Amino acid sequence: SMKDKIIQRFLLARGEPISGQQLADELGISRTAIWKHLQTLQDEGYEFITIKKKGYRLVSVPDRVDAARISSYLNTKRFGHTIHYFEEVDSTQSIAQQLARDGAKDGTIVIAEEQTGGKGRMQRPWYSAKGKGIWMTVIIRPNILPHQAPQLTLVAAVSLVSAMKTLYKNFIPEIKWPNDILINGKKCAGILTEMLAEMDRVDGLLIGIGINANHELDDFPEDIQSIATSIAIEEKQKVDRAQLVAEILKYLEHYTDEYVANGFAAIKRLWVEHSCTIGKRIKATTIRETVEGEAIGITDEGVLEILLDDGQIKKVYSADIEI
Ligand code: BT5
Repeated sequence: SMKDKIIQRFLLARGEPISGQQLADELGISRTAIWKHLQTLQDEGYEFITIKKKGYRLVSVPDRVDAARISSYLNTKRFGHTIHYFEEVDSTQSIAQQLARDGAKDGTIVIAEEQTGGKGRMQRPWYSAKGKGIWMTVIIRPNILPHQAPQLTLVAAVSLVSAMKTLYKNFIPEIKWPNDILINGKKCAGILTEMLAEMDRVDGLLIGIGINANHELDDFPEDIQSIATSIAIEEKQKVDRAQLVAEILKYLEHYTDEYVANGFAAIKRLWVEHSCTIGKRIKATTIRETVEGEAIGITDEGVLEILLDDGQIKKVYSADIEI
């Protein structure tokens, strides 16, 4: 919309003033129309000041992860080029599922300020406090076989830690197989990969990404306060969520393309480098059983290998891990 274009223009100006006349010329509308749009934007929480002879300067933006804010940081070929933004949803996964069925393009994202029914694996809840985190689903359409889908969780995990390491310097994020990102042993992000598939063909994957960004400890429900953390808590500074979203999309596009071209082996080195699972004694609970042993590695398919006490090597495709 025109409003988005105006805000986009101000965000790209990075705090420099823009004259009303210049904006009107660039966008092909009248100065009065520009002024009216600025009024509406003020009502939405954007703040402008007028500088004599120079025009308007954007001095503060509402803390939101909408399309205008994300796009102002975006540097990708496909991912994030279509953004569906919501104030509140049940779960971004269900909206993405419908969009994927209706033919949404590779790299389309669904993102919300708040989820009232955010979900983890196996119907567990995912707490998604309003305005505090990144609650997003990326629809991807890679040319892969259904049995490869879980590997995309590992590709997403590598993308998340790479983005965090680029932007933040006060902590080191680690991957706990298969879908957790931990900081100092506490969970700061989770990934949920769901698949739309026919017998032998993947129609699309829904990469659900939940990241605790600006939470204080008491923004978490009591039952997870001892196991959860946020980037702001660990970095000791507030996070620009839109910037983090753009950074994640950059890595996710890059590593997904690399994975599709060269297989998981290409991503495995990075995964192992950031893993806190390998080399540890763990307890793995699958749907069928619980096994204990040393996590000795992952295969080129992303399957976890556990050395049991009797010397046998057990391959685990999906499980909950205790370290
Ligand atoms: C996950 O499941 O970690 C996957 C989380 C995926 C969330 C994203 S948000 C966008 C998209 N839309 C959705 O509806 N979901 C995806 P799992 O490994 O099953 O972990 C779930 C467990 O983590 C819960 O049982 C809690 O113990 C814990 N938990 C819940 N909310 C949390 C939070 N905000 N931070 C840390 N831990 C949490």
